[in-house]
Amino acid sequence: MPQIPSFLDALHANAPAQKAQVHVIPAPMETTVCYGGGTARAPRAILEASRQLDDFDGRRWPTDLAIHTQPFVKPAAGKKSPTERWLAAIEKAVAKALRCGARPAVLGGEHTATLGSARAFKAAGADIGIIHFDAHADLRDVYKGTKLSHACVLRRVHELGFPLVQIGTRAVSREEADYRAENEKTICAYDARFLAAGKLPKKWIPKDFPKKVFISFDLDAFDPAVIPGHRHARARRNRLARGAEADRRRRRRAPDRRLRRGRAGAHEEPAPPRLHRRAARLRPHGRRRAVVDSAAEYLDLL
Ligand SMILES: [Mn+2]
Repeated sequence: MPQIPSFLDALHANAPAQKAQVHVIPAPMETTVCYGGGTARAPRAILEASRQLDDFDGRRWPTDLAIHTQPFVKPAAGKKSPTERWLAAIEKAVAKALRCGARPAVLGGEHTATLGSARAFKAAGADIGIIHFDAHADLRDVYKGTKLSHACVLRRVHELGFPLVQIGTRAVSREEADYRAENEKTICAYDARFLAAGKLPKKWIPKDFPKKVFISFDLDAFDPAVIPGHRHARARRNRLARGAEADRRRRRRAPDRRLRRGRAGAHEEPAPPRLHRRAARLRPHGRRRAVVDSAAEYLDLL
């Protein structure tokens, strides 16, 4: 069995836990996933992929930080449900990072893992807010018979007393919309439609929000063109629906000026219809990618 890598191990040795500024915590939890599956394989895949990264990200040198990768989280044996045992193990790993004065960076695993981290912050008395990128609000009370589902995780986190900023939501249930409305002082949401319309205010974090934040990314927040393979049905449906709509608009407009412009002087024959359709489908991707980029820039201001 090949050795399990530590994060960025091609660039530097694993820093000692006590001296590290960041603890990377691989948490291959997968107990309530209901579509697709495979989240348990993600932490190892991310660590292996980190070998392909370089030192410089265009703005700063992340490898100047002392980074410690903890051993893979493993739930202890016991009578409790596998989900509870996973959450306890993740809480323990995050608590260790906090004791060392390091920032925890947890690699899931399914989204329920975030509750384990939140419990560790709560136990440490940390005053933090949660910034949450996700296609879903994850604010259901119960999903498929459990309160510890990935679809309920941000509700559980919010119940611990942590305020939320939710970014990029594309689908909410009635129950989640109601919960947001009942808690409008502590849940601030910028849904995907709102972002796509360019409405994100310059100061998007509420004034009274804690200065320290824990950021939670569900990869289905991002376009599959940027993060392929997350198999999120809704993202795919949205993309296809937008592609079809763009096709309809495009068919009404002839000839296609945008494609012609790029080809001026090259040769005169019009692009084949299939190329038209592909170009039409690519447009919304570009727009949504820009949304992700600008969010990243704002985060840098924190
Ligand atoms: Mn989620």
